[in-house]
Amino acid sequence: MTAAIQWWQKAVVYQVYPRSFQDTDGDGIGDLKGITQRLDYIKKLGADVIWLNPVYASPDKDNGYDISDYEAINTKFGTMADFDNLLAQAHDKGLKIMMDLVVNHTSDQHPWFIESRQSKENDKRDFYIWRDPVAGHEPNNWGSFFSGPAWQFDDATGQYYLHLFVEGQPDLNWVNPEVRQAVFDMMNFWVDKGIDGFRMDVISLISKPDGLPDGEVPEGGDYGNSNQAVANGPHVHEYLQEMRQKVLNRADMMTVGEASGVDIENAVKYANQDNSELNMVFQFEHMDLDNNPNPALGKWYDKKVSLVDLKANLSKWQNDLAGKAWNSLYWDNHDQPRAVSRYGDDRPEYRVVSAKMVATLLHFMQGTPYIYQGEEIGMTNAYNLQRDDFDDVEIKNAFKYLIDQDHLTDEATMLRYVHAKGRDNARTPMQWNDSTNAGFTTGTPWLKLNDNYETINVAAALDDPNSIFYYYQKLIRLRHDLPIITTGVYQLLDPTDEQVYTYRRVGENDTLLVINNFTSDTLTRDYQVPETATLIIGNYDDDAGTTLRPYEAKVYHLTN
Ligand code: TEU
Repeated sequence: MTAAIQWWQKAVVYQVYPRSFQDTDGDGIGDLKGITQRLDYIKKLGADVIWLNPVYASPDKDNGYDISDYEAINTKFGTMADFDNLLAQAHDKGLKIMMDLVVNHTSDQHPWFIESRQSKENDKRDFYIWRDPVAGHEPNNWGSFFSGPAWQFDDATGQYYLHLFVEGQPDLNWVNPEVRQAVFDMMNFWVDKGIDGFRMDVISLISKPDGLPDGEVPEGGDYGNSNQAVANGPHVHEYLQEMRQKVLNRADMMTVGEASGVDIENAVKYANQDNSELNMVFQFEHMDLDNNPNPALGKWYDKKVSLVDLKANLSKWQNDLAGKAWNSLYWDNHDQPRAVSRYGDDRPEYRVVSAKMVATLLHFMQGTPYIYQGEEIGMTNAYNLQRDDFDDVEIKNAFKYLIDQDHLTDEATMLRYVHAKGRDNARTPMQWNDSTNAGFTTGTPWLKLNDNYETINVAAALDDPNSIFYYYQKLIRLRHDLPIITTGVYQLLDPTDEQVYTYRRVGENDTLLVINNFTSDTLTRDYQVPETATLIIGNYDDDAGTTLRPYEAKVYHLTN
């Protein structure tokens, strides 16, 4: 890599889902004061940046991703004074705050949309995407990400509006320069407050293709694939360059674009090291490798990813962005199941060791790692939640669409898929201790807790020197201390090995060798580790040489 190293290239991000982190007022919903109270915990872990999921005023049709006022705090979470206090205290402790920016769509309760839907002549009409019916139907075949059509008919004016997500999330019309200016002004409000970055929600979808052509209908599906049709649209790079100039260049910001449907070619533009657009993107390809083979069922499935496929994909991103653009590294977030359940093994005898292995695999790659709250204590999927317990609109719609409309007749199978992939697996309250409601709230939690909180919780992790928490702490410390983790050249060693994932990071003077047994079997592999190599981290107490124990992970540091 030739460009000078930027602070965000060495940083580790901790993602906080405010609704589920820490409640302080007993309403069962996490709040900003709760996050402020827990800053020392995040500091102890060693993370540099906190990404906050949306905390803005919202009717919560999609848990805050439907914003009705970008410059106000959701009263469930507190006040603007609470926010200012959180930001100040975080800065005092040397922590940075990255805000979620949701500008592909607003809430249907945003004043812009309330006006827009009033009449075709309204000043704000063109802030959204309105179209006449075509032969009495939707203007095109696009499906919503959350089931059903992406168009909603509005009686008042006899037109449809576009919503790639739920009806309460109308898409903004980025072609309109007034929309762009209004978004940039709002962003500057937050930049002026001193925030340190933006995580940009589905930013790859803001530029719709000219003429809004139909999407390809997956076999057995009812709607066209709007993600494919819309992602990386004709003007997206232009809009982001404009944003960079009018907003992002005003401060030393960290930016990550959530880029559904992004490929390497576009990622190199979004996250180019020439600083023209964003710092990095969240790509989704590795999240889709364990999708259902029946495309009509999309992500709903419960089979584990093949290690060979996973290696091929992660290695492609490591190799193809190297020296050109910057990777983000993540296994999970508020939209994905728990990392240890999906990639490791959450059975009691393997949970700790496999969570550490999964972490090792990711944290020695090139890019900026993201840790989702609870990942650092090995929180698992929430198998105790039943159909009536779910809150997530994606899960609820999927049940309705797939079961009630007979695309999948067996409810037990769907429940299994939700237990493997549903978003609520990640959204159950943070498990702080073994007391009532895991110390999350004194009230009734907005979403049922995972019933394993009496054994899996922060207090227990902090008491145990061998805990997953301290392992993550060490991973973060190593990244801060060893430049090769940031700069080394990635080399995959074993593309066809179905059980072990081994790679090197090669620098001018030193090399890292990262070995991960992805199975519960004891295996033998000889990577010809020289005697001079130092074992810098591992998830067993000792080194068994060429024997790899269940889910063993170990990393050697060698001088060249
Ligand atoms: O997610 C965008 C996105 O691509 C999701 O639809 C994702 O594919 C899905 O959640 C996986 O199950 C972002 C936010 O992260 C998500 O929470 C929001 O619901 C969505 O945008 C709409 O704003």
